[in-house]
Amino acid sequence: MATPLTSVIDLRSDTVTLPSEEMRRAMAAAELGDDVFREDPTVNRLEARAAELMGKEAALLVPSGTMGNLIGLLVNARSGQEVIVEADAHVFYYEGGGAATVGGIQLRPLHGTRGVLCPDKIEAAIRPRTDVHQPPTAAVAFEDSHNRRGGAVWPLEALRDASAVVHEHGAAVHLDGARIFNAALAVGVPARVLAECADTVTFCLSKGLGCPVGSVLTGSSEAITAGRRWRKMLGGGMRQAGVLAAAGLVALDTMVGRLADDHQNARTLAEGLAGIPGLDCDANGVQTNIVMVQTPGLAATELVAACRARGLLALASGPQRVRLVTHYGIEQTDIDRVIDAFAVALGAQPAVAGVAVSS
Ligand code: TLP
Repeated sequence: MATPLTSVIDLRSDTVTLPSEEMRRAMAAAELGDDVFREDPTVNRLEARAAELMGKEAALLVPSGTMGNLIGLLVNARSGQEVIVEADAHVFYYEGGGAATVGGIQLRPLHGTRGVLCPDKIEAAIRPRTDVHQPPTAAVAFEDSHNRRGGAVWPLEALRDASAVVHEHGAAVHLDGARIFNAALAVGVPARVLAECADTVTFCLSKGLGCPVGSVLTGSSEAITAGRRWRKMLGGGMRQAGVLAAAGLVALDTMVGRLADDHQNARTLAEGLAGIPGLDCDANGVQTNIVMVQTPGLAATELVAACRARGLLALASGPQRVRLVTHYGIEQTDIDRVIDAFAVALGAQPAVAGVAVSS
């Protein structure tokens, strides 16, 4: 039997990150109040900071990215209207059909290229407002970085052009920026430059930024006022949420810069995996902290199980596709061990000396 890794390395998601010591201290010491009455000073500070970072008038702390996106769609579209999304978008794939269930909003998927929608395609899909048969297109949602497309980012010009065409047609842009700081880093601009292409932006504190819980929706004062009502209805009014916001403030101060390490680790990981026979991994395509590995001829679930037996947790994100996400708490030395775990799982020789393998 193969020797397990000495400790578990969890690359299933950057959502598994644990709060830093500084976050825990800030959470314990946070000044609190009832946020539904808007009396939690720490939440108010976080929302002001988030709005400023995204270049928006206002912000709303929500429990999850899913709720942030749902409210983002609800404030931009109403029942009977349509929102265009990329066919592999998180909001279309993994958010439980919330827009249809809660908002009566029809989502219309369009196929993109690595998550990027081209302006012509968007323009062709926008419904003519004069045709009473067709649901009006109220908004288009973009995702940057793009989860199911392996953390791919929108080139800045593509984002600007796509956004411009949506606005020309009187529709709104919602940006699922769950990992907007990863995207901004990859493109080499501050997050607000990406955010300025959208009317509403959701970003997550609970992923690469390492917070235990929380996402933020940002937008105009009007959108956020409407969003606050939706949040209450959805059960997202969290009372003394300053304990969470305190971690968020620390994250925005201390965790954004270090995302570069995650990107570097993802690239190193992809390069290592690309060299293992039986795996297909496009290392040059890795732009942020997500690595997608194709496993031709092998069920992803089987490979994931074999890795798990060696203490490496990965996610089967398709029948023959495994997803690995680098994050806070994962070091360069872990990456070497992950590559070896894959090599051993596939019956190849480990590349790094010192990793015990037995049969
Ligand atoms: N993504 C999770 C899973 O749901 C797949 C992950 O592990 O990556 N937008 C994007 C682009 C996301 O990747 C996610 C979470 C969300 C929204 C939703 O965030 P949460 O989990 O906070 O509701």
